[in-house]
Amino acid sequence: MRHARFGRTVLLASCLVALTACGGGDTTQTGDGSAATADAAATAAAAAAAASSPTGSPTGTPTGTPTGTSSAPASSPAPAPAPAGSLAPVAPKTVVLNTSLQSPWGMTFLPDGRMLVTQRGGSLVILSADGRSVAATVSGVPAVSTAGQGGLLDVVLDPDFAATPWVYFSFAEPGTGSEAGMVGTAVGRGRLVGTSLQDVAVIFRQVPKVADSGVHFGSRMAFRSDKTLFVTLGERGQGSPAQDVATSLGKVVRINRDGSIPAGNASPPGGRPSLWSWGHRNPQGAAVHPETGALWVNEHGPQGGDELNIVTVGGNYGWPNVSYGCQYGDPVGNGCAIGGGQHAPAYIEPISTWTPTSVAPAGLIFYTATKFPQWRGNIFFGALAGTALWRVQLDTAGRREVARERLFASLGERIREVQQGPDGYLYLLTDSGKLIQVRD
Ligand SMILES: [Ca+2]
Repeated sequence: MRHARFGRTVLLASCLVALTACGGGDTTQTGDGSAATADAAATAAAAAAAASSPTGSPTGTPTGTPTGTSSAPASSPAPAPAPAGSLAPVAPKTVVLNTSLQSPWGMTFLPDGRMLVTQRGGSLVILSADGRSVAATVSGVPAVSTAGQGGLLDVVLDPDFAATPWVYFSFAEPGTGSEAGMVGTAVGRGRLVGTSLQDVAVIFRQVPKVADSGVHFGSRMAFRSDKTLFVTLGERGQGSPAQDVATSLGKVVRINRDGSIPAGNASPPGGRPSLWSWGHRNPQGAAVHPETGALWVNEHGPQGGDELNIVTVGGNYGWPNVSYGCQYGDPVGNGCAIGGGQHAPAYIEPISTWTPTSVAPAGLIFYTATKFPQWRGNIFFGALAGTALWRVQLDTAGRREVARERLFASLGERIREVQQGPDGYLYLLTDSGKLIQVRD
């Protein structure tokens, strides 16, 4: 999937941003987060406890401590000097390919170059390879709850899609029976045959489903090199259950493609066997680093405190006990950081934070193509409230932030998803219904 190698990255000093105010966190979002219910296959296979952690692990120190003194990206103070290089600056252009989408949320490319796009209202569509038209609506998607930030959310292809054309989708699942009125994040899959999903089954359900909350579904998916699937799960606005390993609220889970539980998960005492990590708030971006194999996740803070994390097995990321952000209603600034802000040693420090103003991160990829050589190995993610595309340059070990750049703010778009196309360009989805190509 995203395993192409990349070389040394170069960032010109001019790329460092003087950021202007980015808006207010996830409070204005129309489409994130969700609830929880049954951990479908979780009871089977009480997974072995062997901790097969990814190669990357947090160093325990964020790249910077938020200062709260300005709206600049204060959490990356004094970035390490950019490596010297002679590559020309990147001068990307944006081309709007499509304006007809309805709250698009997730996207992936089919082997023939067409795009599968989820729309939050519950439809999965296939776009033509040029992105300019909706070629078909895929049948077979189960009913979704569209309350609040819920709906049909992320979509990824099976690592062996050419042989076994499974499509995996995450969604806000409405409860039935004793769970009527409740909603939880779930993952389903179906084989894509023509324009229909066949043999559709729900392979994972968050536990428990939650009533009266339309927020914090999490719900991004990323395949690991061993073909197990990571799924990020928000805490559904419930707070403390993010620390309760008996639930899958505020967690990252790792499952097999059929929903069974692989060996190597965290297996905390009394915990759910699907758990990989916990203490998350609303993780809305996830990608596996193409060289280190580590899982990287971004998540929404409350007022400030958005995080970029390397997520290791058994890791506790602190929510709701600590955050570099503040409780809603508190004056913004260092003084109100939840739990004092600092995570270590009790919890894992984020690699990077966004303070004092949340940008509301959405989607996450590592750029591995050659169209923009200066961007190879960089992280890209969208911002909702922060209406931009963020680029984060890592050190040569792929472990720490050395610089960040806010791109395309002039578009004024809430960017929900970013993917790298087979042509090496970036493709963005916006809440306003646009597909945008980033090209040279
Ligand atoms: Ca945290």
